[in-house]
Parts: sequence; structure tokens; C-alpha cells
Amino acid sequence: AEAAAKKVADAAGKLADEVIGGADVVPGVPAPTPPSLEEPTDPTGPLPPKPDQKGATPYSPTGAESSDTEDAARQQGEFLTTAQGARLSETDHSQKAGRRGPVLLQDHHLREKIMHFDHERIPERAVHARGAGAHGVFEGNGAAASVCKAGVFADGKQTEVFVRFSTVLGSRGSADTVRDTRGFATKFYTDEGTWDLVGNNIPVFFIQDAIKFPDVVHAAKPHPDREIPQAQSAHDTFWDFVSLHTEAQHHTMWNMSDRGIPRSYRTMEGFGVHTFRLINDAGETSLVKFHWKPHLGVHSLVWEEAQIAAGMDPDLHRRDLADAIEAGAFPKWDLGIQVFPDTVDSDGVSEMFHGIDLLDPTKIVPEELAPVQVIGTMTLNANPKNYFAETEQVAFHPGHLAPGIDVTSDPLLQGRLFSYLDTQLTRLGGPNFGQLPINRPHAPVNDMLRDGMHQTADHVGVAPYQPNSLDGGCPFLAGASDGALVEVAQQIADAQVVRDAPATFDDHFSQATLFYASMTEVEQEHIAAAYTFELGKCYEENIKIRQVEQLARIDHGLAVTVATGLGLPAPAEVPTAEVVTSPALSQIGREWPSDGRLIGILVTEGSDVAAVKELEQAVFADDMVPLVIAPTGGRLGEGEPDATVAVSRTYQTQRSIEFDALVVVDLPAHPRTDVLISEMYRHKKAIASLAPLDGLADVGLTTDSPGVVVVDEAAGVLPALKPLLATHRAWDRPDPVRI
Ligand code: HDE
Repeated sequence: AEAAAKKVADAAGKLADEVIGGADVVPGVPAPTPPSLEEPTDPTGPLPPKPDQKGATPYSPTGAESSDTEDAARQQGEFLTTAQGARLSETDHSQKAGRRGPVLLQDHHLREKIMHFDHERIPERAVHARGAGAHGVFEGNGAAASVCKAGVFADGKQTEVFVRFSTVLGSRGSADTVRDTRGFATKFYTDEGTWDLVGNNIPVFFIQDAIKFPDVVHAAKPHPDREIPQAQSAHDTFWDFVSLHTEAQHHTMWNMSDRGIPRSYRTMEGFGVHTFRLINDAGETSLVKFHWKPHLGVHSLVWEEAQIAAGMDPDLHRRDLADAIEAGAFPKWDLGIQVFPDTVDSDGVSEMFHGIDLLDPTKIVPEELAPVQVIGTMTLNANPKNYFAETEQVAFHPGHLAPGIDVTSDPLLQGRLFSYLDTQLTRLGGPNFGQLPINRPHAPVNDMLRDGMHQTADHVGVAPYQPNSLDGGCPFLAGASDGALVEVAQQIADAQVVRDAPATFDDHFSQATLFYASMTEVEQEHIAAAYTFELGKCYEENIKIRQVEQLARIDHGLAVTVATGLGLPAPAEVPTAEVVTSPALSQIGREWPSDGRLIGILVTEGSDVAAVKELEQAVFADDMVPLVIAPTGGRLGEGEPDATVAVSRTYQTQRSIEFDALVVVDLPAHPRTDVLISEMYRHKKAIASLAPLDGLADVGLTTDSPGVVVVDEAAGVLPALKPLLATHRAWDRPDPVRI
């Protein structure tokens, strides 16, 4: 082992000499100075503690020891081996009959290596293929006790979670910032069995009945002939479907709003969408809708930023999530419920609330009618160690429920209960995906499921059936008092078999009207621009005309604006629903904390390094992230060890989309930073400057523009910037060009 270690050390030394230009690389030519091997940028904060990789057991963010300490999947020993554990001395050349001869079939190492590589890919998810995951902890606050007996909600109870955020339409390699719905799926590893809350960042869905899911997805995915466009709804088949199947109009309106282009996963709300039924200790039931409320507030990109990011940084959202967690800025969400009585109304109809059908997943219940009550808080505090093992292989299922949480007859939810088991057979290759580390419950499992592809359990006993006497009757059946999942007795109507829906499902427009009417003027402008852009990408005139006519049934003014943008005649005015508003639906007009926001600090070669350092530390101290933008990489103030500042972005690698605000220390004369400032300005982001902002009239920027402040000293920057960040953007800044 010693000899081998020496060999490795020598080889590493040789490699390092070659790479950094050690002595004697070219005889007679002096060796160049080795560059510093230090990270050019300072780490932004401590990594969260991670325990050793302990075999196949999932990582535990609460530090709880798992009962399973099997070592099966662990990398053991320091030597490279075959899959069978035979040590290898060479892995660069295949065995050949002589140096120039053909390769030998007997080379097991070659065949094993290539065979495994050939099968490394699995089918991507049919929808939600692109995602990013994180581990965390959910802590209940006890407020749900009167409506739900599930232990996960008990006051102070901590439960490990794994969350996967996703886009819906794009393939695994598509961009994060496309206009789309985002998945927000949470696996709660509760003591009473795993509970999955498989939701989205939009509280309604395109369809009311699961049988329409293949239709909407086929329409929304790329055209089947050329497979264009990737990860977009801006094409004919999508608008063909949603303009014909009008129950999609409400969800489509949310997609065209700023909700379709979130600033970050950290600034998204999440929704369970369907109505669920909760059961308390006394066996009483209530109906609820689940909401996730981000502590950082709800913020979005503007469309131009989303488009730029798709090219400049298609990983913007997954990078943002991973970086924040790694820096210790753990994202948090409150989990809340809207509670509705589980009663039958005067017309003998159940699951109705203020005339809203709670079984219709295209409807919301405005928060003003049923406030969201917080029942716990989730903190994401650890990144996955292995993307494939965790984020790719995690398998969610809306039917994974803990005692106290039950489904309703929402026909969309009912169909999902079938789909999520079924799809894993293709995706994960067999029925034992529940044994994968990320999918293993943290509650004890004693099922009688046996054998099958990828079986990793070594089950004991001879009687995997019930009843039995040969295994002593084990495993035993539990009663409600032992925490068993007991079905809730429910009256199912004395009914006939039909393929139909209740009459309340026929209202496809009133809540789209409610949503649009609840938006501020600037949000309405964004919606009109989004419809105009998307329909402008369609080729078929009749599809555009039909969709504009549907918009007229939501809001005639909106329809006229979009028609004008498309060069179509204004549609006829038709009656719309009575206009009511729900202010809670708007993202603008509220103030949010500035925590976790990214602040660009723009410097030049001649900038005062001490002032930059002071600024950087002040940003950190205020729980935000400073990113210093300089002409070249490395450090500012090299040679003054106490006063150096790491450069995070160069003029070449920066782009405005990742900064929430910009601090100009000195104004460079450089075309790339001109673009930076002009985009920051156009996207209504806060700008604070220590230098006079002269010569920027071309981009519309003057020192008295809203959201632009010029300050005299570094200490004045953050007090000026934070109130501007609280509203996310300077919404009152005039639009030089429509964004
Ligand atoms: Fe999904 N959905 N879905 N869905 N869904 C999947 O399951 C499906 C629906 C949602 O990060 C698939 O394991 C049907 C609503 C999320 O792994 C698949 C219907 C909502 C994720 C599937 C719906 C969602 C999925 C693909 C109509 C919000 C990603 C891979 C009845 C409440 C989960 C997989 C992850 C994934 C089917 C509708 C959310 C094919 C049939 C409504 C967040 O089974």
C-alpha cells in the first residue's frame, strides 16, 4: 500500500509540475511563476455539516441515526476495483493481442466498464423531467391539532423532508427559466409512514379530470414531427388545445402571469392544488387546501431576463438553490392550510364552499374567504450528495399518505393515484423502487411484497401471506389505536355509472377573470405581453383568433390588447363574470425581507479596495450575498493580504440576470458593463452608486430615476438599497421598452 501511495504521490507531483510549470519543463527556459492554487473566490459561508456517506441509507438532515447501517452502496477501500472487488492496476488501455493488435473478448474490465456505461441512463420523467432537489426539516407548530391527528403537525415535531422542484414541459437538459408551471413536491419521512405532498407553484390545473392528462401533455410537449419547441408553451398545438378545451384557461392565465417565470425556487409559493380531507383524533373530518409560503417572498423574473438566462445560465434556478444552501442561507417556507367544513349544503351537495366546488382543481378559494393558517415550517438545509441517486430516483406519489390525511373524490387527484405508481415501473425499472435509499420510509417497513426486479432486501420468514401460522402470524395487523391508516367512512351517493362532471365544473372563466382583475397594472401588462408573445409564435391564424375570443370571455380589454399586438381585429365584446378581486393573488404592493438577495458590486481596476471590502462585509452582515464584478478574475488589492477582495464575476462572465440589485463603486467605460447597467435599469432593479452616473441618458437612466440612488460613502449604500429591494423592483420606473 505504501509503494502504491508513493506512486500516486509521485504521479500527482509530476502532473502538478506540468500543469503549473514546475522546474525543467523546457530546459534553459525559466519556469513561469506557478499560479496560486487557491480558490480564486472566497467560500461564501460554512457548508452545512454532512455525516459520512453511510452506505445506502439516506442522508439525515436532523442527524438522526437510521436503523439501517448496511454498507452495500458505499465506496470502500482506496483502490480502484472491478464491480466484483478485484483490484485493478490499469484502466487506460484495453487488453490487446500485441500493442497494435485487436482487442481481446476476455477483457472483463473493459466489457464491464462499457456495459455499465451503456446502461447509465434511465427514461426521464414523462413530465417534470428537469428538477433540482434538497433535503431539509419540517417542524410542526401544533396549530393543525384540532383538524388533523397526523404526528407530523405536532408542536415541535421535526420530520425529515426531501423536496424536488421542477419545470413541467422541458427535457432533463432544458433551461430552468422557461415560462412554465413549476413542480413543488415534498416527501415527508414521517414516523407514521411517508407522506408526499406533490404540488405545483400554481394553485390550479389545466384539466378537471385525469383522463385529459395525456391530451394536455401531448399538446404542450414539442410538436411530434420536428420536436420543436423545447420547454415552451409558445406553439400551435398548445394553444390549439387550450383554446378548445376551455377549462385550461384559468391555469393558462397563471402561466402567462409572472408566476410562470419565478425569480428563484426560493421565492415561489407552493400549492397542493386539490382539496384533501383531514381527520382529527375524534374521527371528525375537514376539507383543506395546502399552501407553501416562502419566507423570502414571492418574486419573479421579467420575461427578458428569463430569455437571457436560458442562454447565459440555463441552470439559474438549480444553481441559486444549491448555492444558497451551501452558503448556509437556508430557504424556508411556512406550510399553511385553508380549512373548509366537510358538510353537505342546503342543496344536498358536499365539498362546496361559498359556491366554489372544492372538487374542481381549476378553482381556488380566495384567501380573503378562507385565510391560510400556518401549521409548520420547512427549512431546506442540505444539498443532495448525488444527483442521480437522490433527485433523479426520488419517486413521489399523491397516494403516499400518513394517518390523518386522506384524499377526496377530485377526479384529477383520483387519476393521479394510479399514475404515480405506474410510471415508476418504466422509469425506475421495476416494482422495488421503494427500496432505493431516497425512497425508503423512515418508519419501520414490514410489508409482504416479495421478489421482483432489483430486489435488494434479503427477506426472512416463510410466510409472506396473511393469515399465517408458520411465521407466528407475523406481521400483525394494527388497529386505529396502534396508528394504522384507517379509511374514513364516507357516504358515496347512490349513483349510476356516468362519464360526466357536475354542472359546477362548467364554469371555466369566472376565476380567470378574478385572477386578471386582482393583478396590478404592471402585472396585467406582463400578462398581455406574454399572451402576445406566445400567440405570436403560432403559425395558425384560426388558433390565435380562437384564443383571443376566449380572452374576451375573461376580460375584453386584455383581448383587445393582445389582438392588436397580433395584428388581428378586436374581438366582439361578450358578457364576462362579475368582477371581484382577491388582493392576495398579486405579487406587487407588498414588502418582503431582503435576506438571501444577490447584490452585484461593480468595480474598476482603480477602485478603492478598502471601500469594496467594507461594502462586501456589510452585504454579508445583512444576510445578503455580495458578488464583486471586476475587469479580470483573481483578487483585488493583491499584495495587501488583509485587504484583498475575491472577484466573483468578471466583465466577461457576469450578466445582469443574477443580481437583484447593483452597487456601482466606479463606473467602467466598457461595452459589457454598459449592457449590465442598461439591463438592470430596464428590468427595474435597484441601483446604488458611489460614482456619478453620467452619460447613461441613452438607457434612460438619470440620477433621479425611481430606484436609482447616488450616495457619498460605502456606509450609505445598504440603507438606501434595502427599502428598494423590499418591493423587489422599482415598479414605478418608466418602461423605456416593454419588457
Ligand atoms: Fe403529475 N405526474 N400528474 N401533477 N406531477 C408526474 O410522476 C400526472 C398533476 C406533479 O419531482 C409523473 O413520478 C397525472 C397535478 C409534480 O418527481 C406522472 C396527472 C399536479 C411531479 C404524473 C397529473 C402534479 C409530477 C411523472 C393528472 C400538481 C414531479 C414522473 C391526473 C398538484 C414529481 C412521476 C417529481 C410528476 C402524472 C397532474 C404535480 C407521469 C396523470 C394536478 C410536482 O406520474
